[in-house]
Amino acid sequence: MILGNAMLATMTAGGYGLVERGAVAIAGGRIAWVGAGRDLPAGTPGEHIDLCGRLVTPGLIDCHTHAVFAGSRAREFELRLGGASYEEVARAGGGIVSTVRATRAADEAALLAAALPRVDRMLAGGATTIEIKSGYGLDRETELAMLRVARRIGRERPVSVVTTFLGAHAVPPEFAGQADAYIDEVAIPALAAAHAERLVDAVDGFCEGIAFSPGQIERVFAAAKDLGLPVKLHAEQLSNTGGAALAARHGALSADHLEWLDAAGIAAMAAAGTVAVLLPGAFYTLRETRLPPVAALRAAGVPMAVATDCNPGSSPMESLPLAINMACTLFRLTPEEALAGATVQAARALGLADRGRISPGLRADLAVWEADHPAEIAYRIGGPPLHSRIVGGAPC
Ligand code: DI6
Ligand code: FE
Repeated sequence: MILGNAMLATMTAGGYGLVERGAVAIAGGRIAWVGAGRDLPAGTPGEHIDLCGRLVTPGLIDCHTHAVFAGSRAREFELRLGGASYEEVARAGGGIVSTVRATRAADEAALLAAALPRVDRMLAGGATTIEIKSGYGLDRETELAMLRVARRIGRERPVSVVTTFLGAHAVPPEFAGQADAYIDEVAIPALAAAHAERLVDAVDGFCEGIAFSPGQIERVFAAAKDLGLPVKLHAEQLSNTGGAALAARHGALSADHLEWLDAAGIAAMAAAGTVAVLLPGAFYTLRETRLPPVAALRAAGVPMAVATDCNPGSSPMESLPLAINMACTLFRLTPEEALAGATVQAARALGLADRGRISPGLRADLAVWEADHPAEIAYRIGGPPLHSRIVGGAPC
């Protein structure tokens, strides 16, 4: 297949990498050739498709989601609008733990049925790769069920799914006041069991006053290392606990949220090459006022990714184009940085070297937009209409 007459945002060489009247040749599910249409070698095999000047970007990559869960937290949203804080709701037995109750009560078929429409909306926003975390089971069986459902989504829909074990997300009610025992008796054994079933691509945790301490996260990371799994961390979302520096010390792929990140954390992330995953949907939903230190991250050369954090509590959002828009309006990323954040930098945050740019040899994962310039994706609230996606070379 040869896509011609396209405005390409290849996301190579540190920017949009624009190619006007560009062409992309696809063979065997990979990108075979990219360039200006007039330079396409004569005799390149494939059916020509005229994109009539439409924008083509790499398929979007949502590198931080909690897309598998049961239930709704609309009532909690009302409580928070009435004045209760996210932490107060959590300490009163609402918050993450209320989604845990609903998720434990659902079987795998019900979890899948709840997740697929959500995933379909993500795909309608141009995503071709999504990360999905566990973390609403908090017991061995339900954590494994969530990850099985995440894997199943990758078979049910044209999308790559990357799974993350997030057993250290919250302390379940049956372990109230015994976070250490939960980590050692449930989270770490459940991680080993999930890994044995090949359900885990990476390991995450929530390092926060209402969740787990750096010392507890460190034990989970040690278990991940023993299993040969990469780590990442929810860090510095509601307070500064030194989570980002801890993650960097363990060579983490990413540290995520980061509103309370300090200079030491930035320096540690820069030195380790840890990606800063910015989640404006959670900042917006929780009506946070403290901004992640974007200018300092930029100055330090820390790569910045952007994701939805799709979850029922702090970010009920499925649209990566909307996250890109919010990353610009709320966090002051440039549209170029924000699009890179949902493509090339998101690939890096997932440790995937085979996607995120339009470049020969990479997976042919593309998004075609009803737009003629990549700034349209950041500019329009919710993004321009999607024309089509191409996943592993297959149009869908
Ligand atoms: N931080 C978040 O923003 C999500 N998880 C986390 O550790 C929120 C999850 C939820 O509220 O259900
Ligand atoms: Fe999250």
